Amino acid sequence: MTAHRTAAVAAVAMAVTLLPAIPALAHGAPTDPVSRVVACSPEGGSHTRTVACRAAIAANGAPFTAWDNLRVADVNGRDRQLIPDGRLCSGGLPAYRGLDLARSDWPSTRLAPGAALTMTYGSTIPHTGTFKLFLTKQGYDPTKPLTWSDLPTQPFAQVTDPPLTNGAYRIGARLPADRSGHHVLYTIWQNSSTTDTYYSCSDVVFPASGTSRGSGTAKGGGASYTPVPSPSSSGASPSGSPAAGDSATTVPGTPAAATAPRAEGGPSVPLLAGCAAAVVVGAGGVALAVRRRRG
Ligand SMILES: [Cu+2]
Repeated sequence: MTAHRTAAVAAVAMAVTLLPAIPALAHGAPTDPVSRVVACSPEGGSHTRTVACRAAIAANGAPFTAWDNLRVADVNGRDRQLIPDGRLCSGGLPAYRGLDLARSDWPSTRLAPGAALTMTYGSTIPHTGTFKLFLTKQGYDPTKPLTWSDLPTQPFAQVTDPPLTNGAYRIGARLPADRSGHHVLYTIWQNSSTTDTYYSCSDVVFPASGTSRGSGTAKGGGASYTPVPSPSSSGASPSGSPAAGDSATTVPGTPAAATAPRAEGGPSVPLLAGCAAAVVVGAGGVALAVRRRRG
């Protein structure tokens, strides 16, 4: 017991020492075509103030600060068994439930059917793994909850271990030629260097006649921005918003972050540990972290 306490105190002391050097615990999400979580995060620029994003944040009860942390452990390819219909965009995670709103005005990217696509998947901690890109079937209705049956069984692109350059993976693909209108580009990134699988929804629009491709906001407006009262639960949410786990600087007095640098920097502990530590921090702080360390 005393040994445990001593170890814990030492860990806390180390955390305080290392805090300024801790990078945000970050993993990834598509930035182009922009994913819902990125668009509606504090990094989302003008997207964040769109009607859709304001509704998503309100429904979520917390901002999407941890845009790169939408991941589920131990799925091992059983996406369709473990991620419930209607909750694909949140990965079934309550902390991201606002992303599951069924609406047609999410910030979206215009794409051309049959065109070459290079997805930019922002990431600051590299992981190995396989990206699978799915596009909703023709006939998808964005005003209905996204279900697995909206997606083809097979991805239209699958890339393993693409290089990480300038903070992003770049995933080359050829878009299906037979889509028009609103669709969801659903990206699954199953890590091989960790047990995590990441899920993302990027809203895309195929113009009926157009061939141009831009990355701006095709829908959603945002011209009439009305400030929304802050949910005020960021970082201090008792339900363990993952926002708390993303960045040490956003976590008020959280010695649990000690597990992060230790794991990341450990000689024989791979990145898996870094992500596991982030989960612990996000799930509620010190007590849980200490408990986890014992087990
Ligand atoms: Cu990660």
